[in-house]
Amino acid sequence: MIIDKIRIFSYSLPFLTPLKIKDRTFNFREGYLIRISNKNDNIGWGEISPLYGFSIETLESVLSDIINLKQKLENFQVPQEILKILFPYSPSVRFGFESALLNLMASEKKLTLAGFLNPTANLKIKINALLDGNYDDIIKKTDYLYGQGYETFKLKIGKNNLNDELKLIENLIEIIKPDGKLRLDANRMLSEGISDNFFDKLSSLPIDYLEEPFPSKNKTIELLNSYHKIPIAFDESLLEMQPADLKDYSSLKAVVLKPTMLGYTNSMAFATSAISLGITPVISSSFESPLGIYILASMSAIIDNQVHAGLETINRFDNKLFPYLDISNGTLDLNNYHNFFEEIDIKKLEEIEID
Ligand code: OSB
Ligand code: MG
Repeated sequence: MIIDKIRIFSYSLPFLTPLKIKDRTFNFREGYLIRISNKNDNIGWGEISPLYGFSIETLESVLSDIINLKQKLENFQVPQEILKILFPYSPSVRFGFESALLNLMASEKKLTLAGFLNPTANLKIKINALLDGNYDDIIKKTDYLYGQGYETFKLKIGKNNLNDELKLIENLIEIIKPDGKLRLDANRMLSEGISDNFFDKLSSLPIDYLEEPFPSKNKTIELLNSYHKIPIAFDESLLEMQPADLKDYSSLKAVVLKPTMLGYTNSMAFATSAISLGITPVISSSFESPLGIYILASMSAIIDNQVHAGLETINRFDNKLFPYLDISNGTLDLNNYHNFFEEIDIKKLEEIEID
């Protein structure tokens, strides 16, 4: 297949409530979308939205890469050498181009992404709710969402007094027991001198896993191998690793895969490596737009291990730009969105004209 045109768009999607990341507060999520077409007018979309505080690349730095790849790839025959060409680019750029090209190939066959790459995939994706706010907000939200059908919850920890956090964790487990699951994510914020007492208490609680407790990967590995036997997941640590390296950490419970941080192909290689070691791969968002979330949900379907994905961030937007993706009952059913990409209204997006 020969690539005909690559069009580049930018978007700016308002958050319902501002998103705080590290030292900054965001009222909008901004990123780029690419639309690759062939001569038969089949179309493949991808999203390139580096996330401040997590991605190394920036919105500014990726635009010149996108323009550069547009010029390289127009009139180019795929899939020849495509992964080799994309290899030197940053993860978000690779994710955007890799998924746009796969979407293009799927559309050529009149299939969805998941249908193209895994014809037997279960398209009903379970989603973990993401909990934030103050103590009472979190309790209320969990109560409400559990009633709505969410089964898995993810709580960010390491921000407040640890005893208060333990109390909250215990309360949440009470609300969602016996069927619900609680995931914890410290985003590397726990201090390395934290007392054994905290982990003794935590290890007595039935948590699904704890993501990234400490600033350093080595300290996390110490905890992984300690007597506490707390189920641990890598997220940020994967950025310093290759998929084959997972064999040294086979006692991990899960790996949280963020394709915007890792690339599409590389995320799938991590998933394959994880499964072979008995580690659970969990697809998770980096606050992409609904277009990116559709692709991430498709990846979760393609992996097809019925693991609940971290895609609830889609509910954080006041979305008037993209087709609506409903996950309000704890499930995103891709069967309802076979025409997701056809429903994108490009008049609502800002095209970046080159030349
Ligand atoms: O730490 O897992 C994280 C989103 C952006 C950046 C980092 C993280 C997240 C999420 C996504 O938590 C939502 C989820 O995984 O449920
Ligand atoms: Mg995380």
